[in-house]
Amino acid sequence: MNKGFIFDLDGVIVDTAKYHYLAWKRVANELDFDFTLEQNELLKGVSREKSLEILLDIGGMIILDSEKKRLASKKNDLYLNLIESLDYKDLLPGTKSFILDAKDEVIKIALGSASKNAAYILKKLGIAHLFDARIDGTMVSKAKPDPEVFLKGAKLLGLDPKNCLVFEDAKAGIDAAKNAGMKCVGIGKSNILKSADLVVSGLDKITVTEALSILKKQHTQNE
Ligand code: B16
Ligand code: MG
Repeated sequence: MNKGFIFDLDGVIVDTAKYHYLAWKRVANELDFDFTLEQNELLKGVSREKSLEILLDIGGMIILDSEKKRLASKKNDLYLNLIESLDYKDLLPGTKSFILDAKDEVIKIALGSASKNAAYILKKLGIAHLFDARIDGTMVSKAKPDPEVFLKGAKLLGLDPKNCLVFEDAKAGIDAAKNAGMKCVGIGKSNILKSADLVVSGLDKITVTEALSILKKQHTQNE
């Protein structure tokens, strides 16, 4: 079958957002301002560098580029410490069985994440071997909602973008999928992920057949 599923990492496969939050909060506190869980929503799906810009904006801080580098690296050290004990138990419900079911249908599997730590995290979760391709923050120059991450994913899978279905939890990620000409399943709340073709609360709430029907609908529309 000439079809592919491209999965975002944080918020779809594993909930690392809470660890990103704790690490950024420590950085904010070092700079003498607070950072709330609500404000953390702004950082979901956003690259490390852009996240720091948003954080500094929240704190009303203007700092030198060299200091930005130091803070981004400090945040990453804190984050890596927090995810040290991550393992297969941290996979979000339904993830592994959904991917295995898709592989049974000969659907190609890719990761499309903004994280530079994606390879390390997939390995810790014990599912790296299930992916035919991985595009992450070390391989893209333009952040979501730019379609680069998903277009590169389709290319690595050797598939036409219109035959790829993206699974995303962030609005910027859904916009990136749309900008790539791909259909998208939103993972989260439908009032936030309005532009997705279907929204479910997790991969345990959708079957591969249902996901494939979204791609089929597109083909019927194009005929
Ligand atoms: P890193 P995703 C994103 O992952 C996170 O949602 C976002 O909060 C984080 O800043 C970004 O990865 C970069 O992560 O610092 O590890 O490179 O949702 O695109 O899988
Ligand atoms: Mg995400």
